[in-house]
Amino acid sequence: MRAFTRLWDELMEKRYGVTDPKLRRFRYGVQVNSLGLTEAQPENNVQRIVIEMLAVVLSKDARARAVQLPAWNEALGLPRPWDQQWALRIQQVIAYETDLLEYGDIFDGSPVILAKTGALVDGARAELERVEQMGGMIAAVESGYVKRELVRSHTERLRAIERGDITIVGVNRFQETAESPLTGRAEGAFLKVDPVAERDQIERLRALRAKRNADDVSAALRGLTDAARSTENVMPASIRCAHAGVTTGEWGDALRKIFGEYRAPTGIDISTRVPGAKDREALLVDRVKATGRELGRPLKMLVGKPGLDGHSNGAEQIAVKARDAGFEVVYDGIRLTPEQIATAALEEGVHVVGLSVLSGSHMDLVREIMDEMRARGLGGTPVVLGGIIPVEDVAGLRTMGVSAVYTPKDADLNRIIGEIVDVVRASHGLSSLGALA
Ligand code: B12
Repeated sequence: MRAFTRLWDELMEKRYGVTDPKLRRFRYGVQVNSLGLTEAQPENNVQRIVIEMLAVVLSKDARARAVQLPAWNEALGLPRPWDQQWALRIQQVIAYETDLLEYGDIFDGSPVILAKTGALVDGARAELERVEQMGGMIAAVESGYVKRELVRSHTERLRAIERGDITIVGVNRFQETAESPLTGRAEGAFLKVDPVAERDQIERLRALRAKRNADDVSAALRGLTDAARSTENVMPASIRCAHAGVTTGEWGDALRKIFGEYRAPTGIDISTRVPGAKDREALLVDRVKATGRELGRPLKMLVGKPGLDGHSNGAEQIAVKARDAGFEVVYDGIRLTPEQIATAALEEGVHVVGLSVLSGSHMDLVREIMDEMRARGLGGTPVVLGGIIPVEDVAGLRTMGVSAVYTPKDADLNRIIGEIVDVVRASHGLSSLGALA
């Protein structure tokens, strides 16, 4: 954050000519890195949260205006009030039981911090230049560069964890654990969303639709469509829609009909495979190839992200790993409907469908996808699922026909892909190749 505010200050002054240093201050809040919080031994997340928070608490020059802390059970599901209270108390202990907020910047004058900050600023500057050479950020996004680099950086981190170059306590080292009193409870250690909430919302929507004036709604939607077709500002027409009781879904559909739907680059066209390397991945490549030969064509997997959640990291990492292992991979990005996924599975003739759901709506989505697949004669195509899936839902998913379920604690992607090869083999009556050494 020190590097970030330094860079911001420099850009404001040099590029935008803001001379008053006070006006160049960037005001921002910080949430610590939730991506690093683990499902395995989740109590360790508290240490991780505190350490990351200290970075901005100790560094006054970083000028964080607010900190927001996730809870110990971040990778398990939504936090309950008690979990949120614990996260809040962490801040309060730091603020009121320590004197850390009473000093200026205690990193000031440290040559180590200065060098680290300098290196980060230089790296960021080089990246900014690269983006500018591409024609700016919009061009860099549209060309797929930005997404590809995000995926690549995440892939490199996961490979380093897999190789053991990065230690994650409880995940790739020190996995042994006594039984946890926090997670051992039958009702689960996170917030369960009451299904009544969904029914209530649907009811409210029905009531709204019943009481609004249908003529006003169609006139407002026509106004929106006309504005969108012309160069007119769509805001007044949108406000008219809101007053008439047009729902966000109807509003979005109207705009989609005119502008179409943006499918962002997926960024999975990268590889970290080292040709010729004699590692576990090489073993996996052999298994994928051999199974493809036995089945008469290369193994093909559809990675599908149904529903509305935008958590794409898991799907991307599975897609990259599967491709590095020799699978042909079909992945079209986030927010597909069950129907689109089943249709793609049919058209692409895949051996297996891999779904990724982190929204909590896995039961409904899987049920719908299974129905859609059966309706297309794909009842025999195996389905595996990954994401934030509470352990108590696994049996139900198995009953629906899901062959395997993976969650964040399954950090060994080679093992996951190896098991998927076995799932494909089993669906064709071939024997298992066993655990990957
Ligand atoms: C990063 C993250 C985000 C990023 C997502 C960026 C991106 N492009 O993916 C951002 C900041 C955008 C985000 C936003 C939100 N998030 Co979020 N997010 C996370 C976080 C911290 C990590 C997820 C992740 O990327 N993990 C890394 C990948 C590699 O792991 P993974 O997906 O779990 O995949 C592994 C396995 O699950 C499995 N797997 C996954 N998919 C598949 C598919 C196949 C085929 C296979 C075989 C295996 C497999 O293999 C992987 C290997 O380990 C989690 C908490 C956590 N630590 O898990 C919350 C979390 C998922 N988010 C959550 C929420 C609530 C949200 C928001 C709704 C918050 C809000 N109120 O706005 C928004 C929703 C945004 C949206 N439009 O959908 C909740 C979901 C709760 C639930 N399901 O009940 C979580 C659990 C946090 C929490 N405890 O509240 N989030």
